Amino acid sequence: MTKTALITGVAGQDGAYLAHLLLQKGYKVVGGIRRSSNSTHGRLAELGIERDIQIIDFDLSDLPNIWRTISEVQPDEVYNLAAQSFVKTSWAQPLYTADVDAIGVTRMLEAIRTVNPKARFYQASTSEMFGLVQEIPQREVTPFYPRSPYGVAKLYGHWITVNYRESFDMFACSGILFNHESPLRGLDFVTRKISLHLSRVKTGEIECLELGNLEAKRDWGFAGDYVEGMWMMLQQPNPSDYVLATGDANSISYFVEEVGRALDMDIVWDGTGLQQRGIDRKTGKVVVRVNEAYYRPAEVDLLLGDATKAKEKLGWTPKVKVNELAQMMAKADYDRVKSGRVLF
Ligand code: NAP
Ligand code: F7E
Repeated sequence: MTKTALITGVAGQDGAYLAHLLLQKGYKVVGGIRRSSNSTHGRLAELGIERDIQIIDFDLSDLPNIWRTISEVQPDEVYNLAAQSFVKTSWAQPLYTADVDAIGVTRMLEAIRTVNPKARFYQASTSEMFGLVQEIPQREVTPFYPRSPYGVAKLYGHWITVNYRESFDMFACSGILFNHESPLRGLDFVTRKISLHLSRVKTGEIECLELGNLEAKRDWGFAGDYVEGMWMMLQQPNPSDYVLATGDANSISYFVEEVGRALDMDIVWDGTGLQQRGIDRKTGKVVVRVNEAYYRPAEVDLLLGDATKAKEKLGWTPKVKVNELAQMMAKADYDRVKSGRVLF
């Protein structure tokens, strides 16, 4: 029998890739999108699946809306991907971030528990919960120490998922996912900012890319690999929590160099801190500068995940390496910039 999946946040990066995967697997996919005055279907259109999924009005801050959705859709699987997902904005909007990323998860769980308790639930947890890391690499049992209102809110979402599983015997899983990127990544996030703006530098549209802390290190993977792990978690005989990560951490400056390489630039560095500059050795031009405006009140210096449990229990392995990811993103953005296509 055809399974029905509900994806909240389907217009986001992961939502689009997950919808694509589930359609390939023969699911009926219902996607929740919050209302906007602009078109929000760009990523779904990019993957050619805009017309293959049923779109519904959905907002994590609205309990009756969630309740009706669960009741009407009667999903077999629910993937809760919707969130205020940009860490820096969480300092500007801490209460909104808490309402959506923390309490919103309880709204989802309450609606499922009451209306459709057999539905399997996936919560989009995050490596940001490790924040000021207490162990290297980070595993499912590593103590948490979030460093932003986003990380704190997501930690609540994580524990309420565990709690509903233990309290009400629900099939609820929390995926602790490390950074995953793609050509569909939002423009605010550093990898996409780098691939888009270095492409613009390359075509002469702008002179320079401005970034914040170049020293932070992240464990970057490809979003297409990570949505497969989300699905695998909900196919197991028992619910559990899993880290998904590549096990390889690199600095922001490394990602700049790799994107530069893919665009036929040779970026080298001079200066330190706010004075640091990236220079394209091939042209002698300064193509990267540091701007304090992009620094954060509290930084997460290093994230490095250990996905052994996911490898052993789910058979999940990430396929795309960080340099391949940088190449993929650079190519996609360079082609978009050259052809003047709409960005999302
Ligand atoms: P994303 O591109 O920002 O997508 C999030 C989606 O949630 C967007 O479509 C957004 O709508 C929607 N949304 C925001 N507030 C909402 C609300 N109140 N009600 C309903 N929908 C709302 O993020 P992503 O990278 O795909 O990440 C998916 C999930 O995984 C998020 O929960 C994120 O926090 C988590 N996560 C991501 C990563 C990562 O590296 N990508 C790692 C760990 C965890 P708009 O399009 O209108 O903004
Ligand atoms: O920052 C540094 C910044 O915004 C990465 C979200 O998907 O992954 C993401 O959160 C690093 C930070 O991602 C700029 O200070 C330097 O150290 O790309 P980001 P994030 O904060 O790691 C986690 C796992 C999630 O769960 C989140 O939802 O890059 N950085 N210069 C910069 N970051 C940005 N955005 N812009 C800069 O100019």
